[in-house]
Amino acid sequence: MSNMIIGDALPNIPWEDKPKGCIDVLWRYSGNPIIGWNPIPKAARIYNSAVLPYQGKFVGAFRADQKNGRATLFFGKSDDGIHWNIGPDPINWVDENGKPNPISYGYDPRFVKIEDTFYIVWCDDMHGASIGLGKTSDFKTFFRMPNPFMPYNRNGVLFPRKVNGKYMIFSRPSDSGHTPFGNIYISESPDLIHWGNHKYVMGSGGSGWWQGTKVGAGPIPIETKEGWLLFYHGVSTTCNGFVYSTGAAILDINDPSKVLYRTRDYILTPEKSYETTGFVPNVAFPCATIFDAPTGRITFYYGAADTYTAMAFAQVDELIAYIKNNSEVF
Ligand code: BMA
Repeated sequence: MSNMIIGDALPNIPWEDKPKGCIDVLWRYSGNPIIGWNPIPKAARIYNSAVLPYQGKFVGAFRADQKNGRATLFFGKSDDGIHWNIGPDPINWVDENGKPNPISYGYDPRFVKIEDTFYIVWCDDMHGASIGLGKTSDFKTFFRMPNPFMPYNRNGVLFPRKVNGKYMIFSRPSDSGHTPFGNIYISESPDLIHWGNHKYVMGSGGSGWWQGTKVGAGPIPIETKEGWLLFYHGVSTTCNGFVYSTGAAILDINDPSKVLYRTRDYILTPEKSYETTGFVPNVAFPCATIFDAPTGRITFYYGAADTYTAMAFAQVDELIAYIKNNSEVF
């Protein structure tokens, strides 16, 4: 048992115990990848996607590269969180009057339930990459909301509850291309429309090189007794391009702009063939977690090589102890 996570029970969380002899705090699912090439007729690759528990089963917002190469968002369902029934068509976004309001492209969704509404945040086209926001209550009608920020910005991640009475979002201001820089910022809103009080949270750099180029928030942060647990991606630049790894941080529960601890080393980096080989090699891009609070089990979903969806697991007490004992805040 664990009393570290402040949240719900999920007794049917997809789970696999850590293999004997494994020294990692985040260990991969032996059945990876869970989504492979050409998973549905209208998509070549589904990755960097987000899942949530729902009424004893699971729902997901999926980044899908269509067969013209353009990224968009699909909705999917699963009985077990591993085998997914996605599509068949992209999410049909509407405006507040129910009129079609399609997106031009969409990628890297995060999915969160706040009170009784489900929100999707993604990278949207607003005459340049910016953050898109939409909501649904029934997974049938998906409403687009105003873009929280102007271009260029990516990696929008909402908090699962208000903090000090305000909605909170992470973002990563960027440029119009494959941004060679990037730090995580936090902003707040009374209504999910007007955003302000922007603050710097954390940036690239440190003694290691794995996060030397840029960092971006990953899954929705998890509320724990030690603070907000944030998985994030860190990027290094090699002569063959970017390498995307995963790190983790603990942020102050009442002021999440304050970083208390942050992993000096990555906790997951591209090693397996489905991470090192694919449409974009050497990418492990975290977008979602689900957890079972009573046992402290965390199941982690990440995109691999911009081609596959993969899973990994962590035990929260072990992970938090690791972050605290192997921290470098800069
Ligand atoms: C980022 C995003 C991600 C992608 C990554 C690696 O800029 O586009 O969707 O996984 O690059 O290509």
